[in-house]
Amino acid sequence: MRLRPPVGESDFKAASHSAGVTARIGLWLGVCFAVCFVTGLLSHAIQHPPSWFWWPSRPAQLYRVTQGLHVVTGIAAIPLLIAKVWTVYPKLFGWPPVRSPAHALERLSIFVLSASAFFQLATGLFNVAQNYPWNFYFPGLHYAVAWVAVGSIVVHVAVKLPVVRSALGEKPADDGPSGGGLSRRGFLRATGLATGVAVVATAGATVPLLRKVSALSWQSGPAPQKLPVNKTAAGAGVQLSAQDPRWRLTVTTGHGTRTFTRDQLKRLPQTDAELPIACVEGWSQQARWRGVALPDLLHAVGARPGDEVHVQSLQKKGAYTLTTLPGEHTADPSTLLALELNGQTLSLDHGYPCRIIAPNRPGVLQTKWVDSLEVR
Ligand SMILES: Nc1nc2c(c(=O)[nH]1)N[C@H]1C(S)=C(S)[C@@H](COP(=O)(O)O)O[C@H]1N2
Ligand SMILES: [Mo]
Repeated sequence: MRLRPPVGESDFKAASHSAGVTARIGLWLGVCFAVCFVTGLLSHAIQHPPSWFWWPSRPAQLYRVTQGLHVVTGIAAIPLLIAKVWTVYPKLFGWPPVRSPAHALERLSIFVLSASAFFQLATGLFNVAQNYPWNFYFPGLHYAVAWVAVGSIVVHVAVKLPVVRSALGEKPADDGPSGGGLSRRGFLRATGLATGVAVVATAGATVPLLRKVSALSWQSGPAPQKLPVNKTAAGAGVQLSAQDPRWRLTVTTGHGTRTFTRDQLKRLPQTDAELPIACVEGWSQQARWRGVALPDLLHAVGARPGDEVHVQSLQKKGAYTLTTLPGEHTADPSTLLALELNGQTLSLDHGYPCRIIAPNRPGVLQTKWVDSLEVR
């Protein structure tokens, strides 16, 4: 006698479970994951550059676009992944659960795929919504699991290619198998609509045209000087040191150390630049900055534009207190040690007494409350 479960795969007759629907949603999901993966790798490489990596300082808005795509495709993937799981969950009731070693492997790879994909989307979403609840391990883990997710997607697509081919060949006719509910086309439309709503509701954080319609365009709270703040002076523990009248900028080069008061920095040639803060969390916003261009500052201390510069913040603890400005950026006249923002003295939360603002860089590298520069 053979045991059979009370519900089997063939009991799910809704059109949304057809192979054509699964394949189409899978295709959209694959495109989103591919764009999300490539833009994520890029962002990771900019923040942790391997020796072969080179990233230009122009176009100034490029990182803003690639990171915007990263977050938008990640958000679009959430409704798509839910829809994908919906279309295939009857397979969980397939009998027998394991038909062969190959089948067991396939099921295992799908489990790894689903788990890693959900993990990536969930951690990414929390990050966007809450500004680093896990400050330290998040980026490393998100990066590592991305490889697991993409690896298992590649295996999954390779295994399913014959099925996908034939399923995409048929038209999603409105007369799906009987079983009630939405037609195939209706289910695809509903999925597309949910995806569009998710994107429009959040993309305003980075797409200026959508700012007014995006209900959920998360950013880090109040916006002094018309720019959101990520990490306040109080949060960074620099309220006292940043306002200390004894503050001096220390610049170290191969042949000695120079210090500058804020007034002395103001007396150096001043440069204006329109540059965005493009946060890795996906929000971005353009602002007007004024301060000392890095090439001018380097000339003033007898160093060469194009030399690498280490930037140390007054902030003592945290992941972004020491950053490196590569030569491409120290040679770019738009890279500033900024003293003013949108026509006013830089506010304490935006990095007073001075901060780095450079073109085509992630927000995490735009170091605030600069204490010292070391020319390498
Ligand atoms: N010292 C220091 N600089 C920092 C940070 C920080 O936590 N500490 N956060 C960075 C991040 S993640 C972003 S997005 C930008 C935000 O700049 P804003 O607060 O002026 O908009 O500052 C960057 N500079
Ligand atoms: Mo950020």
